[in-house]
Amino acid sequence: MKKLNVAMIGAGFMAKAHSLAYAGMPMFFSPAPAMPVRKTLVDIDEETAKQAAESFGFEKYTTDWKEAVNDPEIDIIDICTPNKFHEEIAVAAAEAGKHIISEKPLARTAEEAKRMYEAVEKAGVKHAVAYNYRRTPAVVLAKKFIEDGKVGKILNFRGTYLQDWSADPESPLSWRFQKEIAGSGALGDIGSHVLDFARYLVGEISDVNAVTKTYIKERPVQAGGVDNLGTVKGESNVEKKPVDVDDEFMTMLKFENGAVGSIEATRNAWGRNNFLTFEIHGEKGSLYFNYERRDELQVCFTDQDSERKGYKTLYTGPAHPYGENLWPIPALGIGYGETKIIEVYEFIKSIVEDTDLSPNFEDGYRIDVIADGILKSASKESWVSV
Ligand code: SOE
Repeated sequence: MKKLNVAMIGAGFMAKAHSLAYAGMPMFFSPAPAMPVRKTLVDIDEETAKQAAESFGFEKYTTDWKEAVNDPEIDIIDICTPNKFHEEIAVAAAEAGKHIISEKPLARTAEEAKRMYEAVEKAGVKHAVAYNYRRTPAVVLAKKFIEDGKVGKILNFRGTYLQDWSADPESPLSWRFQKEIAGSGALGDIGSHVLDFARYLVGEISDVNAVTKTYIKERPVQAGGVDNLGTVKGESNVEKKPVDVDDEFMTMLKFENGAVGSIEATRNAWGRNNFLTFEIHGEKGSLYFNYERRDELQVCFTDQDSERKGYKTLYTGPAHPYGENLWPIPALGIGYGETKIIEVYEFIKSIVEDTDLSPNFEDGYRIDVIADGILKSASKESWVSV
């Protein structure tokens, strides 16, 4: 069986999720399109790289990402670094002829994302951006219902992504709160996932009108190198530094196909864990998805025989998208890991079959254009075309 050697750039929890995906993909998709080999793990800190290579199952490690990018043995570069480093690594990897999967958002700005997209297109390598939630079987089922006309002409889209891991003012100043490293706050970190849902399920966005808020203006400087997603009592020292990104954004949307919508996202919503949702209303029906109940898709189709139209809950299983590859009993539970496994399967399949896949760097670039437009709209307090 063909093998593809992977170099993982980064050692945080995204690198863990991607590593699990490479290990698990051949167990769920058998025969696998190719066997991913966890070859090299890269982190700037040698001890972190060593430990991550051992626990994530990589054959070797290095502190120099250029060594991995220029290694002729490596076929795939997997970018799991803070957003600031995506462009430099991806452009170098493309020039070295490597296939690339990058964590989202593709870059800090549309300008950076455009250069990444141009580099992979010029190099003719395969490229993917890790908007994994669209791989959830219930989301793919929603897409199928839309394509089959069950919802009819889509009228509107409402999306949310609410978390609370940074609602505590003592939650440390992770790189996700620093514009120079992240580009934006909740917008790029989690709002971009909802923008991916909107484009995937409804279509291209044409205009935005947004508001942004920064609730916590400074946070304790984070101790240690690994990103703490939330308050780690006693570890954050007393020094505080300013937050220069959004804690929340809300935007109205206009779609090219005439639909309208709204998205809101924040990481300061006490009581919400990973509350990623969408609700779509069409002329013939509606769909509702909540990632926290990700085995379920709520549907309401006007052709249903019932006196009172209401949502019916479908539980995804063997009869649904990816069902024959996942667990044999409905609602055994699709996890975050399974969405990453499906993501890696589609990426490796596109390499082996030389087919294009979505979401790729063009999608990542479009989402970054829309995100830049949201920030511009919030500062102008007016509609902005994107
Ligand atoms: C933090 O908000 C985060 O880890 C995001 O960066 C991920 O994209 C999301 O899947 C989970 O939450």
